[in-house]
Parts: sequence; structure tokens; C-alpha cells
Amino acid sequence: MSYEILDINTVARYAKGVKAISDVLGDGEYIAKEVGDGNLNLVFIVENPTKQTSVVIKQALPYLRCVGESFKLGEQRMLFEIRSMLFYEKAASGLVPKIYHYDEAKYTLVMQNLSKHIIMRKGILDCIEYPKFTDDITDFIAKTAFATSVYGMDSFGRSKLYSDFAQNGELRKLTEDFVFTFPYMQNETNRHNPLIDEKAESIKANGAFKEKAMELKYIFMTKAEALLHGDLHTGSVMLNQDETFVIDSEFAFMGPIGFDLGAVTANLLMASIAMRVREKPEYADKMEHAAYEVIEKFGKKFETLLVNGKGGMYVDGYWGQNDLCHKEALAKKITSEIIKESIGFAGCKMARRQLGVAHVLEIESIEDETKRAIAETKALDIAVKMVLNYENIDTAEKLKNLITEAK
Ligand code: ADP
Ligand code: SR1
Ligand code: MG
Repeated sequence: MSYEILDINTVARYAKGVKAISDVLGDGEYIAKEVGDGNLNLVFIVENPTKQTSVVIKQALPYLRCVGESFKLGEQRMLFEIRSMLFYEKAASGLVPKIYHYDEAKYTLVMQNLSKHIIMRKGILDCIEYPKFTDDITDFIAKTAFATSVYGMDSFGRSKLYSDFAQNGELRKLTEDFVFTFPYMQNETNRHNPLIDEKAESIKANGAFKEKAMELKYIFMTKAEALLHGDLHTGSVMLNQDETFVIDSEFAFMGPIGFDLGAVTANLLMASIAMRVREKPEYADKMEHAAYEVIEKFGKKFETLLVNGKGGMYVDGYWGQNDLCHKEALAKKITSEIIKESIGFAGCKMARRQLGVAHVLEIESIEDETKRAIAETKALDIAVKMVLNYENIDTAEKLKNLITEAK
């Protein structure tokens, strides 16, 4: 069957007609609802009430949902979500939903319905604590990045990865434009709270900031270090107290490792800023602390993998007992570079969410415009500092100092 956009009726029929899906759902009548609240795609939950079974069916639309049908975007992007999810099932098992089926002609991905989990952003708004999050997300980033980097994968495996993800140019371009460029210039897609007009203008006129943003864009466009998720914000994580699942990897590409780490850090910092303005100071502190923990835990895990991991460019017998300290020093240096870049990427991600087309729920839903402006201004002040100083920040402690100075 060729591509046609599904709706709640056709998706139920589609589920019936595909054995891999009906095997999960069982006999009976299927009912569907659309739950997509993301910026790009259709997401259906298809249920069989008789058997109390369900699946999620995600389908790419031929346009960018958050802008409208006039902004064309190839539905082929679903191929990259499919490929990366299949890879994550092995490299980060237990941290992505089960994949039941995929269809490269209909651009659909059929997966486990995470009905006992919540999108992290929404849980944050209810001040829910997630004790496993920083461990799980740093496992996800460190393991998948290491396994696909020159340190953990041989050249043949990496050549295949390059070719599998090389065609994801359209989504890379979205990030190049909407994270690194448009928010810092006049562009019709930009929008911001009128109360921060002056701040927004000051960033568009801040040459030093714009220079660094271009430097970071260059790194993003050229440093094919490892396979990245590419859009790892707190809307791409579904979790509860016991389990964490990463979803929505259609932006996957070979890029700089710091990009995913920066996305998580930025989103925790924005959550912290929002919750402080919402007068939840203890929870805000926890979110801020979680941002530091993510940097620290990732650093430790990645360094350990670099020293002990196998499968990449370090040929057996290369390092002798006497020069292990050099292997460790190199591991530190590599990790330190990744963290520095992650801070710059995080800064861009925080700035774009106040000035560009796509904002974040925790800040955007602060009803009082004046209070929202306080959160947006804080996020922008911290973002600018992070972008300007990213080359000096390679530890959680240095990040904490920078943020404390900006407060
Ligand atoms: P988009 O690519 O449009 O951003 P997402 O993959 O982020 O789409 O999914 C949009 C929404 O659909 C999520 O915010 C979540 O509410 C829901 N969703 C996505 N995947 C699942 C899943 N496996 N289980 C339950 N709900 C899901
Ligand atoms: C075009 S901006 C839409 C945004 O939504 C996705 O989640 C990505 O972050 C993208 O930049
Ligand atoms: Mg999403």
C-alpha cells in the first residue's frame, strides 16, 4: 500500500490489516485517537478495548505541523526515526519503546504504547520527581554516542551509519535554521512575548553572540562524531519513577556528541527557570541540580567508556601498562571538548526557545505575560552567557558558577 495520510478511521483499519500489529492487539474492534502534540507528525493510539491492548502508530506528515501545510517537509524523514530506533533497541536496550512494526512506504512506526509514562515536560509542570532520569539519560547518550563513535565502532560500521543517515538533510537543515540562525535575525517564523522586545532586539544586535552561534553552527554541520538523536529535549522523553524511554528520533544524524547532551541540559535549565517563576523554588532547585548531574554523570560515563571500551580505533596492544595514564588523559581531553560544545549548543537551544518558532511548554504556559517575560529574560541571559563562554566550561561546577553569576 502506498503513502496516504492516516486518520482515526483508516489507522484502525490499517492496524487490523497488518499481522504484526493485530498480533499485538488481538481479535476485536479497534478504536483510535490522535494524540500528537509534537511539532511535526501524527501520533495515534490504537486500542482493542476487549483485550485491553494498545499500540502507538506514528506517521510522518508531508509538511511541518507546527508551521502549517505551506511548509513542505518530506515524509521520508520517518526512515531515520525507524533506523535509529532499531539501532537504539540494541545499543540502549530498555531505554526506547518496543518496536512492533514499521513501514517504509507508508512512513509509519508502530511501537509500545507508553501508557504508564508521561512526557517529561508535562510531569515537570506537576513537580513530579524522576529519580532515575539523570542516570538513564546519561546512559542513553554515553552508550549510543560511544558505540557509534570512532572510539567504539570500526570504520566499516561507521561508513554504513553515514550512508544510512546521510539523507536526513532536511531535518538537519531545520536545526541549522531554527536553532542556530533564524532566532537571531529578522525572520517571519520568529515570535516572542512583546514584553521582551528590547531583549530580543539586543540579541539580534549582539555581534559577539552571533559570531559564537555561527561557530557552533559550523561544529554542528561538520563534526560527524557519532549517531545523535538530534532533538533530545524533555518532550522526547516519556518516563515515570521506574523507567525512562526516549522517543521521537527522526532528527537522527551523524553529528557532534555535545548536541544531545546540550539539549538535555538546556531543557532542564529552562524547566528550572520556569518553575522558579511559578513559585516552586524547591522543585526549580532540583531541576537545576539535575542539569549539573547530567553533565557530571555523562562526563564520568563517557570517560570510563573511552578508557575501557572496545571496538574502535584503539587497536589491541597499542596501549601498554606504562602509558595507561596517557589513555586516561586523552579520555579526559576528548570528554572535556564534548562538554564545552554541549554548553554552547545548550545556550543556542535556550535562546531559540524564547525567540524562534518553537517554544517550551513550561515557560510558554505561564499565563501572566509579565511573569513569563521574567522567565524568558532569565533564560536568554543565561543562554547568552553560555554561548559566549562555552569554550571555558567543561565541568558541572563551572556551569554552576556561570549560572550563579547570571542570577
Ligand atoms: P513529533 O515528532 O511530532 O514531535 P512525538 O514523537 O514527539 O511527535 O510524539 C508526539 C506525542 O505523542 C508525544 O508528546 C506523546 O504524547 C505521544 N507519544 C509519542 N510516542 C508515544 C508512545 N510510544 N507512547 C505513548 N505516547 C506517545
Ligand atoms: C521548525 S522548529 C520545530 C522544532 O520541533 C522539533 O522538536 C525540533 O526541535 C524543531 O527544531
Ligand atoms: Mg516531539
